[in-house]
Amino acid sequence: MNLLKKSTYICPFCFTEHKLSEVNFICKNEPNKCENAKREIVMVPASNEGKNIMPKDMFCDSCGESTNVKVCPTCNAELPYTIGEYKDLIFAVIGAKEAGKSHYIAVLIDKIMNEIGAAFNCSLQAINDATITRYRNDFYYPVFRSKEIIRVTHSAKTDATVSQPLIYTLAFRETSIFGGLLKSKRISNVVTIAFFDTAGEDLNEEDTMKSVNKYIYNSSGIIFLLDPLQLTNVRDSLPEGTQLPEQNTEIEDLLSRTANLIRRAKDKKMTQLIDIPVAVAFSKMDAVESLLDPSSCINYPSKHIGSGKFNIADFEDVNGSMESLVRSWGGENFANQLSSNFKEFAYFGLTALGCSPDSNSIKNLRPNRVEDPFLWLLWKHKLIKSEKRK
Ligand SMILES: Nc1nc2c(ncn2[C@@H]2O[C@H](COP(=O)(O)OP(=O)(O)OP(=O)(O)O)[C@@H](O)[C@H]2O)c(=O)[nH]1
Ligand SMILES: [Mg+2]
Ligand SMILES: [Zn+2]
Ligand SMILES: [Zn+2]
Repeated sequence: MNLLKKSTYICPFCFTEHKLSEVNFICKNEPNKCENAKREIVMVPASNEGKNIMPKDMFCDSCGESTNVKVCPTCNAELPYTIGEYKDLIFAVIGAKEAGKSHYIAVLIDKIMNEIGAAFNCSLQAINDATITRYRNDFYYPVFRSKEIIRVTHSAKTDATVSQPLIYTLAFRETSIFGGLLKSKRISNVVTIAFFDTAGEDLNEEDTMKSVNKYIYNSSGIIFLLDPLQLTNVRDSLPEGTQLPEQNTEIEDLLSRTANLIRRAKDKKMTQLIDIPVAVAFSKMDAVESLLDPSSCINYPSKHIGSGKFNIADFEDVNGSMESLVRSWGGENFANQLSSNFKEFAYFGLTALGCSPDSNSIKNLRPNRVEDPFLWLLWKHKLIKSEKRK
């Protein structure tokens, strides 16, 4: 039994929410054997008398063969074969230009596949070939194989592959009551997770945000990446000669545009808080190490993976330390805007690379705490358990 069963699904390509019964089909016959297959004609299945059930298949109205290839009625993209069966979670990774989104996604997905999976008894599986190829070519190979930085992400308006999210299913296996000694093979929960790597430039105006980034307001969690090197106070306190990126968007502008976009789309008043959890994560913490107390928890690996539980003490330590850092770094206004717009939020500090790339090459890949915001979102959605406080 799936406790998370829903009456709607969200298309992971255009992020439109549909009733389960609202699904179309395309013929899967050879194009030379069927007119519909040849012209990629979309077929609407017969109505199921007002019942909100997803049809499994239909007969092609040209060749008569049965097809189970479902497509979205809004954008016609081929839907994952598991669509409608599980809860859809869309995690939106947003941040200004050069905030570190692409490198973060590259390292996070690898971390989920290799360490989070084993620790939390779950497995991440790409839902289609497009996801496998795109993750491998655009994310994994540059960072882990050739050790080179990932190129700037192009705008979704000019490069259609950007608007294709990386889609995975995350399946949790039951843990036995005897503390996991007898690892059960039964699946207890499955979620569909879409990661969306936006181009920072698409987040510069509210209008583009509205058209290209529908996924933000239909998301189940937002990872808001911030580059600490964009904060004036941080730039001024770093040792002279430190290489700094160009200063671009003010961090609170992006936050307020995101909040406005969600409010408008969900018809929420200014007085109502938005209920999408927001993980505010400072990227590139390696670059500001000289500004941290050497004993700060941010310098240490997190404790979640070791115990296979979400460690609340560790989480609160980081959340508290990061919030006071943000305020002392001149982010007072940002912190206030965050709490006056969002119901649930927390601060994180991480590094995807663990080093500053030296003329495009990644010399010493040492990620730290990349899993924290993701695990916090899974915990918020009750997909993983927490460690009891001692
Ligand atoms: N020191 C340090 N630098 C990083 C880290 N991650 C990314 N960078 C640097 O920041 C630059 C931008 O990172 P990206 O991941 O491409 O940023 P983005 O948010 O995807 O940028 P757009 O695609 O332009 O929106 C990289 O080219 C690196 O030079 C990190 O963990 N540590
Ligand atoms: Mg990018
Ligand atoms: Zn769609
Ligand atoms: Zn056909």
